[in-house]
Amino acid sequence: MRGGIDVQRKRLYLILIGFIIIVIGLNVFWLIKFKQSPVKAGMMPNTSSQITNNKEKQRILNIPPVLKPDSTDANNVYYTLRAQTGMTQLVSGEKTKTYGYNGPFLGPTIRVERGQNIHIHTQNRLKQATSFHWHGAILDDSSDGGPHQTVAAGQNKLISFKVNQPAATLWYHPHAVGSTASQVYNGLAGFLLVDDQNSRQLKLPRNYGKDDFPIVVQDRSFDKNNQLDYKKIVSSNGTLGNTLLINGTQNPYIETTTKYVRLRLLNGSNAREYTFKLDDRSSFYQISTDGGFLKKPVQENKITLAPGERAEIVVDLGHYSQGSQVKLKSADSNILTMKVKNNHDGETKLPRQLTNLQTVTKSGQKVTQNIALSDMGHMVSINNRQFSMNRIDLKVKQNTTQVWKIRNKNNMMGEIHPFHIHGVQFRLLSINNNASPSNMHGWKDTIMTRPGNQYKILIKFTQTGVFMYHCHNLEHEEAGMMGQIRVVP
Ligand SMILES: [Cu+2]
Repeated sequence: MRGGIDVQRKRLYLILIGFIIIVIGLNVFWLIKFKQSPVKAGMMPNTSSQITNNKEKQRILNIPPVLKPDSTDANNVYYTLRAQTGMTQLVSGEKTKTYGYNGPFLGPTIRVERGQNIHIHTQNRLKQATSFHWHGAILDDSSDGGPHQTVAAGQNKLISFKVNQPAATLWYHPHAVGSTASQVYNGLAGFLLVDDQNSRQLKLPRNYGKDDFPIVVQDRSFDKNNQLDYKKIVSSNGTLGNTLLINGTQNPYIETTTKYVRLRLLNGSNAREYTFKLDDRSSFYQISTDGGFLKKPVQENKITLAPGERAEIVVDLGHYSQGSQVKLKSADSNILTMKVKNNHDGETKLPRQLTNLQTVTKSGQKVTQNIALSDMGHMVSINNRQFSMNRIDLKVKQNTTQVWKIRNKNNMMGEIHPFHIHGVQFRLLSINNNASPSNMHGWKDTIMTRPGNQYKILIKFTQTGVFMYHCHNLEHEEAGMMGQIRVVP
């Protein structure tokens, strides 16, 4: 009996020692290859390392202006969007060299209506190539702004598309191979809001900048001269900053005058995820996912968003006293302070139904495509392959129903991979074969996959051409965690 235990114990020790050797080996390999330690950044970078803003003095929230059309005729709307460099006061002291659209940092909010034909004169005034990608927009590949549609330094390009999807909070950012992560980090990102008949008649807060706020959350690090030095801070498993910027503002506040306040949350960070909650743990209502309204408002007291994901929430300030400060937080960090000046204007009741979204069920759906996400040994891949511009990885027929099983393969020390597909909105069928929570029942274009879990999604590609699917941890994307799908008529 005793001998049996010893043998078992010996075996366990051997397995343990073997495992330790493998881990050390991989780290040494990484150190030699990239001259940086993966351990330094943390094995689970998207959740570790502290950020806090609370000691900063409160500043009024910067609200990106709504982009004015150059002209309109009939159903056509013309805009100009210029990628440029600039100087921005992001932290106290010296200004920071930044990138922006039509200004020094971030971009204006582009507000379009379903049915409109949008024409955007894009201009690249950077010293490097960029592209203009419309994240979450359903459009054909020539307008998508992916890696095949770059605009060279100093060049212009006209992008046209018809808005043909329900009201939603989408966004835009660059997508050129090798520079997506650094250009986003330097400030290239903006909101693209879609309105439709339904969103215009729903009794929801919709006065932009008054009771309806775009909120992009980003973490950045500044060097001693207040500069963003992407090359210095980049970490191959996801770049994290130690300073939080909300629409480019540190520790921001808004003054509220209505009972309900709508926050359009966008995680625009390169790699960090956030779990948003109110500091008194009160609940709020989630009304949308990435691609549009949920069927009904879902009451919850926290929401987690991975890079690329959006959610609109409505906070009921009716039960706070005037003069109180209600804080939206992520962990211990302030995201937004709502100073209640008045709380009985605006809508008095939220709609019970938001849209007539069809219910999808997990039963009877056959998997048509397996997607395996892996970061084993710091080598990120999709289905064991790394991105190549010259290779089409998948092919599907337009308008056919697809079920993808997306598996985050790594159990131990794995990372979160926000999986994003271009040119399409999909629905989540199940997580580990269980029904998904009701706040995830809406349209999605990015799904956070956690280590060891599998996600089934239902997709119908309605547009033809070559589209990207990739991890929205931008450093993973740059390291090759991306593939191409051709949709054929
Ligand atoms: Cu990833």
